[in-house]
Amino acid sequence: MANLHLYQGLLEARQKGEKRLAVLLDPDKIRPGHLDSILDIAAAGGVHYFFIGGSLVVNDMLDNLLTDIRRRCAIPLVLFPGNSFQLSYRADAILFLSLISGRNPELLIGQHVIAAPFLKMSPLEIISTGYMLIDGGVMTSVQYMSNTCPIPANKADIAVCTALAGELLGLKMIYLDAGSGAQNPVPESMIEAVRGAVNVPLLVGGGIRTPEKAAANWRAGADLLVVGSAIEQDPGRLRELAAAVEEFNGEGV
Ligand code: 1GP
Repeated sequence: MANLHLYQGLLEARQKGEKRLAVLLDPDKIRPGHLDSILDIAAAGGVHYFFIGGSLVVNDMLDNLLTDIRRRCAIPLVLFPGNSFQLSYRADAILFLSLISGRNPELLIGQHVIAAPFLKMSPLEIISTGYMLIDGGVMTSVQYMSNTCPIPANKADIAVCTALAGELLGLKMIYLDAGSGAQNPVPESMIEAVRGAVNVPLLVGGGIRTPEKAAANWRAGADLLVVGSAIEQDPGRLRELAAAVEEFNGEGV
């Protein structure tokens, strides 16, 4: 039987109005000293998931990173793969991503066909996710590597229709991503519009750097925020973000 543990947990959190925080670790970029600090801070609470992945992952550190984190903490490990080579049994779950904002068939079905036999046999919880790239003001790695055009940040109507189509196709989550290191994060007006249109959990990421921005995103309707670059650059920021999610949930907003 399929393992539905993490997704079920996310649905339950959503039902209770609780928010979630994921830290994105790119095996290519994470520095060992920074990883130690991130794991220490995360152990104190407020980090619900580690997302692991990147657009390239040119080294062979994926398995090592997963093993290392698993040995040191119990926070769930979720693969956020940039391509079908970034697979590992050492994680707990995988976002099975369809790039529904784009029109590149490889990222809508091609890579999925390649990954399917591996995933069918794997113990990973597989969470099918409609991934939507939103223009964040700079050309991101995802945009370049996927050869797709992001949804313009001022076109909330396109985002809404795309998310709706994803939900109707049976995708279990929608992820609005301005891309790693985005200059402009996904606008709250777009998050609100998409939140109002779909019922599945809503993930938001790309360019989130401060607890204030995170709180604004949660308030706009995001269920789970993904933060990578800001923490990679300064692991200390995780302390503020982790405190923000706990405070937000404590207040029961
Ligand atoms: C990228 O949403 C994630 O896919 C995280 O973005 O690295 O800008 O936080 P940042």
